[in-house]
Amino acid sequence: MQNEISVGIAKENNKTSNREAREIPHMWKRAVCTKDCPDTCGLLVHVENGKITSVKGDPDHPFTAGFICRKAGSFPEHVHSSKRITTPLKRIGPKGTGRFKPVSWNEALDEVAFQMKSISAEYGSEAILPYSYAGHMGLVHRNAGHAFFNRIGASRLDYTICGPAATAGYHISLGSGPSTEIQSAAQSDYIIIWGSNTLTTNVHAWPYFKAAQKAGATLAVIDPYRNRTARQADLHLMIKPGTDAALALAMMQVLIEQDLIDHDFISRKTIGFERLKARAAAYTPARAADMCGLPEDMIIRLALGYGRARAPYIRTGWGPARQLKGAMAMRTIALLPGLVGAFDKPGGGITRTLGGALSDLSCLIRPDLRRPGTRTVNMVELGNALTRLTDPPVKLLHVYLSNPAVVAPQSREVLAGLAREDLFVVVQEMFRTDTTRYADIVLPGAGFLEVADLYQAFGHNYIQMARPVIPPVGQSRSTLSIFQDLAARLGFKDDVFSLDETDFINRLLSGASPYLDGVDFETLKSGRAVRVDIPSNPYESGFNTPSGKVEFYSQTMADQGLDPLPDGQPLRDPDGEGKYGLEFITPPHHLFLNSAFNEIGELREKAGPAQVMIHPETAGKRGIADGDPVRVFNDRGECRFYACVTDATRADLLVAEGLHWPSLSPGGGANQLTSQRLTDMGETCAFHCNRVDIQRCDNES
Ligand SMILES: Nc1nc2c(c(=O)[nH]1)N[C@H]1C(S)=C(S)[C@@H](COP(=O)(O)OP(=O)(O)OC[C@H]3O[C@@H](n4cnc5c(=O)[nH]c(N)nc54)[C@H](O)[C@@H]3O)O[C@H]1N2
Ligand SMILES: Nc1nc2c(c(=O)[nH]1)N[C@H]1C(S)=C(S)[C@@H](COP(=O)(O)OP(=O)(O)OC[C@H]3O[C@@H](n4cnc5c(=O)[nH]c(N)nc54)[C@H](O)[C@@H]3O)O[C@H]1N2
Ligand SMILES: [Mo]
Repeated sequence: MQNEISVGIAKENNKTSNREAREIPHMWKRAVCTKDCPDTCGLLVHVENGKITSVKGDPDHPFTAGFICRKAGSFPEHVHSSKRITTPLKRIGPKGTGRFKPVSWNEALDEVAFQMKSISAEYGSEAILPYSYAGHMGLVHRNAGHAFFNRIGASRLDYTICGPAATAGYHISLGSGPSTEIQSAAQSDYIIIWGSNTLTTNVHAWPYFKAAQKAGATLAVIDPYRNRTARQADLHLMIKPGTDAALALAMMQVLIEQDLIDHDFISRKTIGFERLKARAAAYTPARAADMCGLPEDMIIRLALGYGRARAPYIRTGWGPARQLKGAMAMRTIALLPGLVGAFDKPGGGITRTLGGALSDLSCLIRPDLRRPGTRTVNMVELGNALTRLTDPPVKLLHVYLSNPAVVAPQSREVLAGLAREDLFVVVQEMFRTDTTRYADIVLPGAGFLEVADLYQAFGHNYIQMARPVIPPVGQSRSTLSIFQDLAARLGFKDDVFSLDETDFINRLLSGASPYLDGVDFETLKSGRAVRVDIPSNPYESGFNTPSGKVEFYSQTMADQGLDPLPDGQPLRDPDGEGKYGLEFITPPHHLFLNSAFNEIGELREKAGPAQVMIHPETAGKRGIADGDPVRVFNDRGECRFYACVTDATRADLLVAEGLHWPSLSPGGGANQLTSQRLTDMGETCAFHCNRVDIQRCDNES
């Protein structure tokens, strides 16, 4: 496969022939950013003497168009960092202290295989729990462990840490499948960015929104704090977290009362309008103003602007769904375009996720290898699983492509679980993270620029294939090869355990999908981005709901005993209600990607120590000044920050951007304060639903 894909690369190479004349092995290679971000950028990577020296955006990528974020600019350091783990490691000190000795691959894998066999024999194979997420977004390597853990009969992991609540809510209202392509928003005259910090988390969408704004469109942002994106808005609604459904219902009330709705669209393509109208009537702007902590006139202005627009468009992030009633929030927001007929207006619509053409992953996951009745563990509840689960207890945790000591909620439970002396912990990682500290065996993982893979994005409709830019650093190995070596040690003979990346890529491309016409290995081998056959406005052909229409009323929800109509009543953190007076959210940091990039010295330095934003009024009442060390606490734990006193947040809200590693940012990570409670649908983490309080504290104490 490598030679085939390198055709495009050889051309790039020719361009640099003046350097080659000096006999320095030197070239630009095409690659794909694999980080868990909607943009999945096309990259050009400069390699000199086998080392990556620079990374820039690929100008030929139709969506990411040649620019990259600060994080991607640090990839040379990321790959060649002195903090890279280059050999397998075995624990020599007490758990949690991170003391290891290097061992050979054979010794490390033999030990893991031995533990898997003996734990299965003694406790049953469900005592093994895999824990992985999105460190590497390539389809092959991200999914390379599933067949192995299915075959061994391990407990199954429910992948709920991020999107399922948002997805579930949308599906009820609009059905499954892709949403409005972001590029079309450049034609919109009214854009609502609803709970997405686009300039930080989806920056390649920004040029389209900005183009619309320059052409006269209004840009409204609905977000509890003035993030980078809100600073660019014409209208910013600093909504109280968890109250989005109430705001959307109030907008509906105004739209209906002012007759700004599309009667024709409603009669042809929606169901349940009369019942929705009755429900929305209760949400007057005055009532919503009170519930959402917003000025009434702002709610009316938003509704009128949206209702009168030629092409109303909404970009939702995941923020509103990281609430106990997050799915309901998303369901309700997703109904607005149906009311104004936005789906039939060029430039209008709503964007959730895109891509997804490669949806049949069965060749990798091999669901047929699962043992019927195997238990499932929700990844949000890792803390509970490690400390409370019995019959059997978890005795072996195998972590890959994730950093649960930092990213999973309710860290106190997670860390207590990881620290159990009777838990065998395997971690596949590139760096010494807060999770590897608890490992019995660390297996060095090759990074994305060191392996071949197939990539689809969740922020655009292009796919790309990439080959290794350099060989794996040190002794590191790809996720696929590690699981294949383990499978061999356990005596698994199924063909899935001997296929290579090319085999899997070919199988994925020939999987069932309505969107892959004309896309095959040949078209992808130059490494360039290829558009899949997803329509720019997929709603033109209808909605993938049971009725085929926008469902203001959902029989599916009624059948499950749930409220079939949108409901604006928020659900607050029940552990803190009446006890702790402030809300606390932990949205993404501009310079980190979840917990990744903490290892890059330059980015860490620029990010500075962990900060919490506090409103001047709230700070004043507690005697907190800008820059003061503070402790934020609730029943679940406590966490140290430096106060950033600013009116960019609400008086009832503290905001801590990003996931700092507690080991590098003393005081504990933000997930000390979050909860393992699950959302209303989708069983996702309500990361942004926390009650806390804050005190000034001594730096030392
Ligand atoms: N730089 C950077 N980029 C990233 C990431 C990162 O960590 N750093 N993470 C990546 C990942 S994994 C994902 S899933 C995406 C997430 O991308 P986003 O959807 O942008 O991130 P969220 O954490 O969901 O938060 C989005 C916004 O929702 C706001 N918010 C919180 N609660 C509420 C609420 O109740 N209502 C409303 N209206 N807004 C609310 C937050 O303040 C935040 O500004 O970004 C990806 N891109
Ligand atoms: N409080 C709070 N917590 C959150 C969130 C929040 O908004 N607030 N966001 C949540 C969200 S949206 C998500 S998606 C999750 C993300 O959770 P994770 O997917 O666990 O996020 P990362 O921090 O990116 O951790 C990925 C790890 O994989 C490693 N890695 C990357 N590439 C490779 C590779 O090729 N090989 C190997 N072996 N390892 C690799 C990285 O070094 C990194 O340590 O976090 C969630 N946690
Ligand atoms: Mo995520």
